Amino acid sequence: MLKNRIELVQGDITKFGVDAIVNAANSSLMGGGGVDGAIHRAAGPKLHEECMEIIKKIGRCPAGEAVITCGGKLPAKYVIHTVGPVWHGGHKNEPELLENTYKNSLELAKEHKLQSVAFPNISTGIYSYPKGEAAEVAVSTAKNFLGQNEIPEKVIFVCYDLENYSIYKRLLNL
Ligand code: AR6
Repeated sequence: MLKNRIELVQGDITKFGVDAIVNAANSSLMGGGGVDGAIHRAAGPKLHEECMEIIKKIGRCPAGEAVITCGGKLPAKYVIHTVGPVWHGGHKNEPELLENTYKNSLELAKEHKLQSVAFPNISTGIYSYPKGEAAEVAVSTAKNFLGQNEIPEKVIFVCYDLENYSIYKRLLNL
């Protein structure tokens, strides 16, 4: 059943021993603040090295796209780095770009046969996407993808702040 394939947790995503955690990165993939900084600090230099290799090949990672690296010293096996949209008021394709971050991350998980994927609340920190609207995009995109695909088996929404956690709780009827 679809419902058992989506979990909600409040916590620090760097602590999760899942197949992949998703990073809310920026186009340079060179680390930053928020969850990106926490992931790079916890994973160590191997993550940065792999990100540099990717950037050498592709130049930059545009908003909506996703790439995959090892998990370095994290308990997670892999990190999927995706770049959310900066919120400019909602008229610059932000919903579509945010949907693409979830879709492309899940596609990568499927390609690599990863069964469990944990997402932070992409774009809702430094990039200022309104939390309620971002959560609606995240939940509907995950539900659609899981409805059409058997892999990944499980999506875990990891909310760091209580406000996001409460929004997801209501949206997921938990
Ligand atoms: N575990 C889970 N979620 C977290 C953690 C954590 N350890 N730390 C923060 N969050 P943000 P963005 C939540 O700002 O808005 C970086 O500098 C946080 O509460 O990390 O996509 C990048 O390099 C919020 O709900 O990412 C980019 O430049 C969510 O993660 C830019 O920030 C996302 O907040 C990306 O901005």
